[in-house]
Amino acid sequence: MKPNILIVDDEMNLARKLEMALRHEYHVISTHQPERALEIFRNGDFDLVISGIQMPKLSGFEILRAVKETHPLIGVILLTGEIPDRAEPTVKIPQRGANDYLLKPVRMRELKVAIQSVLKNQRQYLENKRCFQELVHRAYTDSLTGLSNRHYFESQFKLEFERSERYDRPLSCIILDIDDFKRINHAFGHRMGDQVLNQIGDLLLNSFRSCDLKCRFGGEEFVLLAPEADKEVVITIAEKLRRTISKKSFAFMGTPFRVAGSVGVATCWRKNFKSASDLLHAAEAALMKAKREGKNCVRVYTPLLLQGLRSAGPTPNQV
Ligand code: GH3
Ligand code: MG
Ligand code: MG
Repeated sequence: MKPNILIVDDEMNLARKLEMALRHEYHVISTHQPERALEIFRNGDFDLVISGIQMPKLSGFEILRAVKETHPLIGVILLTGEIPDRAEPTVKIPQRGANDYLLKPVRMRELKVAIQSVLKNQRQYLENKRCFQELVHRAYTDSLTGLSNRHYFESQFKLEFERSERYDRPLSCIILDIDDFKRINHAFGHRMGDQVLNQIGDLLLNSFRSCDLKCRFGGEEFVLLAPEADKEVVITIAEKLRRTISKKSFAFMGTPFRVAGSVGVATCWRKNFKSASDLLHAAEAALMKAKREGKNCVRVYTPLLLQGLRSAGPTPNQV
């Protein structure tokens, strides 16, 4: 696709001449009425603006500022006729944010080189930005399920915990562990096991509030963080999660099967936990209780539960 260029110069002949010279390679719109330039710019989808500087009604610097204010990535090349002070163009024009400038009379070869270079830098910048965003996304995402990974979860968990303490708002943590997942791998193979995890990831992504943080914590274990959810609300969420999983139908080569999950929940409220990891530890303790009490059920943390676990032996966090 040809890039779009807007040319602004009050010298009608120059504006027209540049348009004619560039129109084979670019989509070009030119105007010799600087006061109309910004309106044309706003109504178009330009990649580059080429503008004179000293113009009546609106100067090139004003056009430059207006363009960069709203579209900092769009390149602007200024054309200047006079050099009042010889140091001016080299110092002031780049300082004001122009991507390049040329002296009049404009040499077409120079202008074309400048345009190519500005557009190339722009493309390079956008490509780098895209790569960076992709890397950030990968660093924070579990590739099998598309949920957040543990690394991202831990960073957000701390922030949410601090927020809940600062504003004295409830924060609930839900841990889901798929029951007897080894047996699913064993019966249907590891690839089918992966598909089950992937579909549970979809279920979490699609069935729960977008503000809840959903994460694959590792293996067949998932964690949800529900800001603003108190104990009653989180029990409803956890029960809905358990029920949805147990009702979901999977199939391996035409053979239908189901899976189940155990869920542990803990709610932080009125400073009942000292740290995010204490809250997570509590939800893990509740999960262990759910496993002990027959699986495919939801259990809620209570302080007594932790005491019971301490006397029963080390928790997963106390290796
Ligand atoms: P429990 O009901 O006590 O949770 O039993 P379980 O079999 O689900 O739990 P256990 O911790 O004994 O085993 C977890 C299994 O999950 C073992 C491991 O091979 C499997 N697993 C972990 N990560 C993956 C994965 O990415 N893909 C597949 N297919 N399996 C995985
Ligand atoms: Mg399991
Ligand atoms: Mg597990």
